[in-house]
Amino acid sequence: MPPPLKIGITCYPSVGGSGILATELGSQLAQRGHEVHFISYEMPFRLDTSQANLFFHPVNINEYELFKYPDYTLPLSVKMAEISQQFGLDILHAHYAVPHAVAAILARQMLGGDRPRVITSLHGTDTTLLGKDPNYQPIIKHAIECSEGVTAVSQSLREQTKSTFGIEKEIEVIHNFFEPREPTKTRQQVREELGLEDEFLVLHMSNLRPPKRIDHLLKIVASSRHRDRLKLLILAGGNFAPYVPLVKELGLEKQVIVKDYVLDIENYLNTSDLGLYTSQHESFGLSILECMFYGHAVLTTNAGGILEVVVNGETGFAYDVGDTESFVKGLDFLIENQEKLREMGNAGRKRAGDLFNSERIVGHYLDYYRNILSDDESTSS
Ligand code: GMT
Repeated sequence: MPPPLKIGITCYPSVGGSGILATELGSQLAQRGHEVHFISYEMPFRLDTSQANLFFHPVNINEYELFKYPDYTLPLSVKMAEISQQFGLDILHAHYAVPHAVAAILARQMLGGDRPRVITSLHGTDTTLLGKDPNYQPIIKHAIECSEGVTAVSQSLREQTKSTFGIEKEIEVIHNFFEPREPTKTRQQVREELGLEDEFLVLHMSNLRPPKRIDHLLKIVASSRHRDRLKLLILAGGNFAPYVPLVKELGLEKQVIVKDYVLDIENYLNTSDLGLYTSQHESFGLSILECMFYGHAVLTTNAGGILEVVVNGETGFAYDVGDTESFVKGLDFLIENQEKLREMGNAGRKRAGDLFNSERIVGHYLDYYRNILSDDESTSS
């Protein structure tokens, strides 16, 4: 049995797939006996520090008159170096190249040795958004090249990263995983709380940022011939207010239910009938996977890495971004064909459980960590 590892994890603590994934990864590693230290400006959403082997170290940010903009990267780097030294970390696992991997590389340089090794996980926007910005592109490329290990959450993101930055660096694809939790309320209870009777419940969970195309989502619901017996439940990790005028314009006030920053997503996942996703960019689509784990068919765009998660025609239907007409046909078809809806939901649950379970993916991360550390030993001896 190899000895347990000491791992530092830095992620965005806000609601979002990468933070949720990093938090669950840390929790799973701690359950397996590894020592996990989260380093961030805030306690990650969903992190439970009462768990054994799991610690949180806040980064303190002071505001100085001299700085027009507060700086986070340098105090983060100092904290990473301090925690690495104090606890003898083997690995700093940065979720996102900027600013996290950049800070981790600086921390290692400050410490002067070759530990901790830096592993950078790419989740999407480092490549798809910031990678196109000349103010960030070179530093992201530098962070990727200086990390001992780099992972991407999909094949699609790996290819896009290689072409965006023109790099040869090996990138390990490690798909996301999800650990479904038992609902604490019955379907009936949740439906009553939501004020539902026998409506068909369509679920969307996201941070509502522009690439999610909430405008498309609303137009699809508005164009369904079943709109009067439909409800769209949005579990929002962002501000819905900018979309309220469109809801009114489309006359969807009675159809749309928004709940903010929900922690017990399992209760809503268990109660819904279908997942709906209209993203323009999506490197993986963790919330699509969450729907699949709860046995729901998903209607989605075919953007980015989504087709590594969803199988078009088997676990749901995938359409081109903005093809609202096809989405509406798919939605109406599944509302009218409950047997097909169930069949697709079951196929999705099976695929999610077979390919994206925590055992498999956390095991992959652990093998990868050990590989990176063994490279380290072979080069230093
Ligand atoms: O866009 C989001 O939903 C948030 C973003 C994040 O950083 O949390 O999500 C990215 O990482 C997730 C976890 O790996 C992926 O499932 C999402 O597809 C990815 N988002 C984009 O690529 C736009």
